[in-house]
Amino acid sequence: MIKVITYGTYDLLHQGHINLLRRAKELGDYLIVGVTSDTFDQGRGKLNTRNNVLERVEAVKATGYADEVIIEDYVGQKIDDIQKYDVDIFAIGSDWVGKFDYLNEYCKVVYLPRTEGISSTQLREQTQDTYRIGIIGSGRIARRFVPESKIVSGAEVVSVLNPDAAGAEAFAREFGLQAHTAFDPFIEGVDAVYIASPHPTHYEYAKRALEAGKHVLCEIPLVLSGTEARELYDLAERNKLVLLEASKTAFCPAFNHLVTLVKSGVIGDVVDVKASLSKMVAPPTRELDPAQAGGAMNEHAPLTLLAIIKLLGRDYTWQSPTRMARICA
Ligand code: C2G
Repeated sequence: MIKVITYGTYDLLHQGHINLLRRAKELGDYLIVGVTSDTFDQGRGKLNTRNNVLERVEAVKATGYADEVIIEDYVGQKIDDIQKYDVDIFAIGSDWVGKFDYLNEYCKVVYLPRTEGISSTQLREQTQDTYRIGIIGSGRIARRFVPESKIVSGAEVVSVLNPDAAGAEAFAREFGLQAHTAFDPFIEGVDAVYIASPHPTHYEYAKRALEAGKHVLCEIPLVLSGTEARELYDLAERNKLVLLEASKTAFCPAFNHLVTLVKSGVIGDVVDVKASLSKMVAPPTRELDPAQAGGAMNEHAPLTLLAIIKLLGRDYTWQSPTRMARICA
């Protein structure tokens, strides 16, 4: 018996998927279809799938081509599945040509012709507009955002704001964006902003964006005081907008898995969390300049505090390392 395996999201199942499943089934006697879990898809940038994993599994089953449906939940699972199910052929659409050649070590890899002119992305776009994102600031961190945004569905970076015209224009030219030096025309053309400007400017930009009815993703530190933070979160809530500090760790699957493991009690009661973060920088640099709100508290504390608060809650007490050592002893 020849066993074939194929994988996909199968969101808004369409004729392209059906053709692919039919062709995959024709390659052998038994077809296993791996449907991606919602979290696996989020991890690879597919943020706006319309059907949840159960609906997508049902849609695949309804085609009648799958002999078995499994869930794909982690990177590297394909190798495990091929061995576990003793698979002879791995099949996938031709949009992936070359990407799965590494599986040749485990079974035969076949790229099947992709059906032109139809895709889940196209179907989603017919019913929902893409979020237009504007970047505020065009420095080191902003540069990383544009290439990464390209692998995220449902969002497109369209413009950049920097009061320094030369900076804005150079950045816009490099990434194919619209350059702005004034806030009002910039904010009019976007649905959300990513703030990556110098720390002391975060509060003002975030406030103006929220007042203009736009969602805000802001680099660490969101603002420089608790009063400012509370004011902005209230404003966002009143206007039903997202206000999010760009703390990548909070969304890192490994970190969240660690938190759920600890909460489940597998290692017992957690009484102490030590979190530290270091960064090597050479002066002169913004990170070391108090006038630009540099310093470890503003640069790193939100990340280390995240680990502490997620694990111990907000009612933690601070103990000096020496006292803690005595308590633990
Ligand atoms: N497909 C196709 N024709 C289309 C659209 C999709 O042949 N017009 C194929 C894809 O090439 C893929 C399958 O249908 O083989 C599922 O496509 P998606 O739902 O877009 O899933 P994809 O992101 O390709 O998942 O582990 C996940 C897989 O690596 C790929």
